Formats: sequence, C-alpha cells, structure tokens
Amino acid sequence: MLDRLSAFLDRHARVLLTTHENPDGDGVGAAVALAAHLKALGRQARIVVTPALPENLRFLDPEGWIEAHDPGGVHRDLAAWPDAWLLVDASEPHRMGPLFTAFEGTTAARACLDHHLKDAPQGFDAEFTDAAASASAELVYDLVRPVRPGPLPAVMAQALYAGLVSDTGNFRHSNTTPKVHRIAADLIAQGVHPARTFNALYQTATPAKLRLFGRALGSLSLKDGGRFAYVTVTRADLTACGATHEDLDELVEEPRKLRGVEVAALFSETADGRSKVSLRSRERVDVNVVCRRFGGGGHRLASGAKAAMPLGEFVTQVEAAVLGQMATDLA
Ligand SMILES: [Mn+2]
Repeated sequence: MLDRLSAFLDRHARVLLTTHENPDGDGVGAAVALAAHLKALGRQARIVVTPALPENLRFLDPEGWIEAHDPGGVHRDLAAWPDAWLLVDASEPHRMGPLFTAFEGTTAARACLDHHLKDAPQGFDAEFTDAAASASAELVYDLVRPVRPGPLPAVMAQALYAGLVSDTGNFRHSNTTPKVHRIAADLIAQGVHPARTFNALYQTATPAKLRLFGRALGSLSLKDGGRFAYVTVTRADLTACGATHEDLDELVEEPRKLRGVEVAALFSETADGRSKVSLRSRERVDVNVVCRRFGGGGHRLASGAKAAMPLGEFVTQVEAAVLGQMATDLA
C-alpha cells in the first residue's frame, strides 16, 4: 500500500492535502508531516482545512502552511490548483464538509489516506487505507521513515508525534501497540517533547469550557444498570456557558470514566441545528455498527454520527441502538 502511495505522490507535482471537517491532531499532524516530506523533495504541497485550524493545533504549523478554507475568496479556484487531491484521515469525501464542492469539481487525481474502518471507499481514483494503523500519522511515518533514515525535520517529527498522541488518547486506547511506542520513542529521540506536546494539545481549557463540563455532567444519564452512560449538551447550554463547539472536545471521556460503563456517549446540537453523537466503547461493544446505522462511523471503539432530527428524538433512537448492540456484544 505504501509503495502505491509513494508512486502516486511521485506522479503528481502539485498535491493538495485536506482532512475531515473540524480537523484533529492526527489529520493535521499527518498532513503537515506529509507536506514537509513533499516540500523537502521539491514538490508543491498545500494544506487546506475547514474551518480554521483550532487554537490548540497551531503549534503544529510553525511555517504557516495551513490555509483556512475560504471558498468565496482565495480558494474560489481551489479545484483547479492540484494535480492530486489527497484526503488525509478520512475515506468518505463528504467528511470534508464545505471542501467537498471543490473536491467534486476538480480534475485532479482524487485519493484518500486513512486508517478508519469503512467499506471500500467510494468517490476516489486511488485509496490508501490500513485499518490496522493506530493513526494516519503512523501511515505517514511508515511512508517517510524508510527514505529518511537520518534526523527528521523538527516540524515533521512534532506533527507525527502529535498525531499518534491524538489518536491513541495519549497512548491509552487499545490501538496503542508496541509499534506505536517504538515510533514515539524514535520521535522523542529526534527531540520531540512529550510534556510540551501534551500541554499544547490538551492543557488549554478556558473557564467557559470547565463551566460547560460542569453543566454537561449535571445531565448525566445511566441506562442498563450503568453500562451505558451519556451526557447531553444543547446549543442553549453552550450559550449559557459562553462556550463553543470546540469546547465539547474530550467531554465524552467523562462518562467513560465510570466504573462498569461499557459505552459512553456525548449528545450535542451542531451549529447548523442537527443532532450529533460521539460514542466510546470500553472494549467489547462495537459502536461503529451503531453509528453506521445513522450514517456515521469511525472505529469499533470510537465512532460518531449526525442526524437531522431533534436532539431528544435522536437520543431515544441512538439509545435503543446502543442497548441493542450491547445485548448482542455483551451476551
Ligand atoms: Mn486518525
């Protein structure tokens, strides 16, 4: 797969890298590392994200490579720029959000690089996926490291490390393999600071975020004898706390902390009025199956979905699906 990816990148002089809407540390980290690699080879690489890069990921872009998608302005003709358009850390074109329109209109070769579990990706000319990888950053590392045996550029090492940290939940999730630790060890030996990375990624809460967490924890619901736990956040909650949707990050980890919980969920209302769920499974329940039923997906132990229905109705439907899946998987 990586040989195919390498050949694909070799065939295209101008590579546009994008990731899923609301970029995370892995999508951004993998894209930055790959851009650093391509630029060092003398290729043209751009990274466009939507919406803008979150505050806590800015340290991954010290060179200012990342462009916030501006469809009415500088990116009006974005579709015409690339020879290849590579979606990083997702394998469903619509997950690009507003960037999808340009993606649809480009004559560039369209490809994806991803580690999420999905059916065969649709809508691409080439796909580079490996569900066994912990993170997209792991795939980029595997692509880059053999051809760069010496010291890695600092930007690249930092970006790859942040990607691993993000998708393994600080080396806590079940995708934390011996290989992940070996890669991390290599990157730390290159000069990456684990504590500084953790502080930059996660120790960034605002008072509004803590107030929102307090309010959300007050909504805690327990079902099935405490095996399913969830919290709910409405747009009114966000407003009351002066919080933003970015402040919901990591909130789903709170109900997951409960002893005896098999599945934890965060239900929220999106800015465009849809309902959203983030599901986390302790180990045995496949929440990817649940989310796919609602048009979403992700991994077996971490998935999400959105639906155009009122939050209360969505909670009822997802709860029924989760309890059904738990009955199957915990039998
Ligand atoms: Mn990822």
